[in-house]
Amino acid sequence: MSIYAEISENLQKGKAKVVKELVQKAIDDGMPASEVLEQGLLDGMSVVGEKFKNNEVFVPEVLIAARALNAGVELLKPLLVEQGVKAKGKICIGTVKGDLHDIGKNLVKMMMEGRGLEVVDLGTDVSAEKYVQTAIDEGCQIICCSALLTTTMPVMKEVVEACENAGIRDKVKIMIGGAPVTDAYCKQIGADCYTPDAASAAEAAVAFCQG
Ligand code: B1M
Repeated sequence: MSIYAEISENLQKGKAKVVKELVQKAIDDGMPASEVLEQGLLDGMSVVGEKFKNNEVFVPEVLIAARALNAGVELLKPLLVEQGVKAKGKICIGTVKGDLHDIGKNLVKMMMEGRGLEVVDLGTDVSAEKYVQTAIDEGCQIICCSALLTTTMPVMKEVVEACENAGIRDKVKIMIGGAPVTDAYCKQIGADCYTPDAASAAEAAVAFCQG
């Protein structure tokens, strides 16, 4: 089995220590950092993401795999910067104002990072103004809003309006999600994209950044 396959398999099992050792071995053997990332770590994370989407693995497994991914990425980061490997795009993400649920938001963030996107995490209780200011300051192509409460969903509409008022609506895509959110709600408030789970959110974000 190739070292990339070994990294991928151990990441899927959430074995952070083994993943770290294998990534270090690959670096020491002179493997290109971008290949270790793409064919080892991201390959493993995309398998986990697909299984999560199909209800074959659940939140704890995803969190443990993500920890293994982070352990490997930490070792590769300096080399990737040296090699000039760029993230495929930059997004900001947060749970909307009044809402403290962050487990789903964190999963979306991890999946997006796993697909090579640079993610600015605004945390929870994020106002419309904060999303917009961050998108302007950080040059984000996408604003991602998560909401778990029916009472906080309207903040997503405020984000759309705040982007319009700031004159950046044609420059940023607005993605929304969270258990009570629907595609119909997305269309109703004029956001760009609703996805039901973290893996499809990452897929959609990559597509936006490439398109
Ligand atoms: Co809360 N809570 N909670 N809670 N809580 C819910 C959401 C609730 C449905 C429970 C219930 O009554 N059945 C209910 C909301 C009812 C409603 O609005 N209709 C509720 C309530 C009422 C409350 C409080 C008001 C309770 C109270 O204090 N009286 C309070 C509110 C606090 C606040 O936010 N201001 C509260 C508090 C909490 C805890 C702090 C205890 C805890 C949160 C811990 C934390 O997040 N750090 C909590 C939890 C854990 C839940 C439940 C049990 C689980 C939520 C969760 O993490 N699911 C939840 C009941 C339930 O959903 N069964 C509930 C797992 C997570 C992976 O799923 O976040 O949906 P989810 O994310 C998914 C997708 O939705 C999607 O990807 C993820 C993975 O595939 N996704 C996106 C998420 N964001 C996305 C963004 C995207 C795309 C996809 O694009 C940008």
